[in-house]
Amino acid sequence: MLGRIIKGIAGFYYVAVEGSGIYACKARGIFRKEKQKPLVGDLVQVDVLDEKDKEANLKEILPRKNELIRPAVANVDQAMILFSLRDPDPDGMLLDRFLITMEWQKIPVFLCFNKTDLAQEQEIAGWMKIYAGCGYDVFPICAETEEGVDRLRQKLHGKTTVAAGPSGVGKSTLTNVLLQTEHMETGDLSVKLKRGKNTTRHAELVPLGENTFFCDTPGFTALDVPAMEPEDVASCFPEFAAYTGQCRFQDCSHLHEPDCRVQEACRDGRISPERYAHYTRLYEELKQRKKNLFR
Ligand SMILES: Nc1nc2c(ncn2[C@@H]2O[C@H](COP(=O)(O)OP(=O)(O)OP(=O)(O)O)[C@@H](O)[C@H]2O)c(=O)[nH]1
Ligand SMILES: [Mg+2]
Ligand SMILES: [Zn+2]
Repeated sequence: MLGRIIKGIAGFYYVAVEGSGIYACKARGIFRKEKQKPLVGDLVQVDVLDEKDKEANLKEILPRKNELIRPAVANVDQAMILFSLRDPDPDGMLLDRFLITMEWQKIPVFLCFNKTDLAQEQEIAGWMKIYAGCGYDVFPICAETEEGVDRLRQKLHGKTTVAAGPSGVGKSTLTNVLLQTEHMETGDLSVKLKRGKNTTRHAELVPLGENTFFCDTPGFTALDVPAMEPEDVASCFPEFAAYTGQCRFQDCSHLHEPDCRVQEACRDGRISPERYAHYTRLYEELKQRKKNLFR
């Protein structure tokens, strides 16, 4: 039977088979030997061991369309970067790290800002301006009141979407809203801040209707961008695309060179100064990382 891994916990993978239900499968030895680790989102062949107790064996992992490292999921169509406008406050640098990680992996990505109930219109407009200005789809929502969720639903329709973002921003709350049930455990922020721990510990794929899946993941608060050359960073900023190749120097780093179209665009407001600052920071960070590697 063909199914899809919806979660993996404590040596078991849970495989959803259309029309039959969810089967628990022990992680078998063969996958370890082949160094192939099953991932949430994998399409798999299973042999049923016990229909009553819903136990099965993983037989084969079908070839993947793609595989993300963080969060570790396979076969996604798009990524939704979710931040909250308050509690926790959005950190633009961290947001760009998430975006760049997806851009580098060539995963279509869009943005969602949650907890509009806690923020001023002006602030929301500020984030919209920066990121819609880069060409990203941006969805301001309030998971609590479900404001904006219908528009988001349309974006999710017919696709497998992985949600990624810091802890406490409301990924699991939104998952529950989308499912219209209290399926995922959500965190009490006052408790969470004290413990400093994630509420969600494992990625879980939930079905939202025909061909539509949503993957809730554990949040993380720090993120190293993938190993890439400093020169590759610019290609992860879609709003630079119109200018690259137009600078005086073909190998322009857009940092200090004269006649740089990217720096010009930043000076006259066509590129956001925040985004440009994050670009230079990532460029330097990757340069430093490379230096440390060869020391
Ligand atoms: N005011 C307000 N609070 C919200 C909203 N959405 C979620 N919350 C609260 O934010 C807290 C954290 O929500 P979670 O859904 O657990 O956050 P998470 O992103 O799943 O966090 P991790 O699982 O730790 O990664 C909970 O107390 C929610 O009730 C919202 O739209 N407005
Ligand atoms: Mg969660
Ligand atoms: Zn340049």
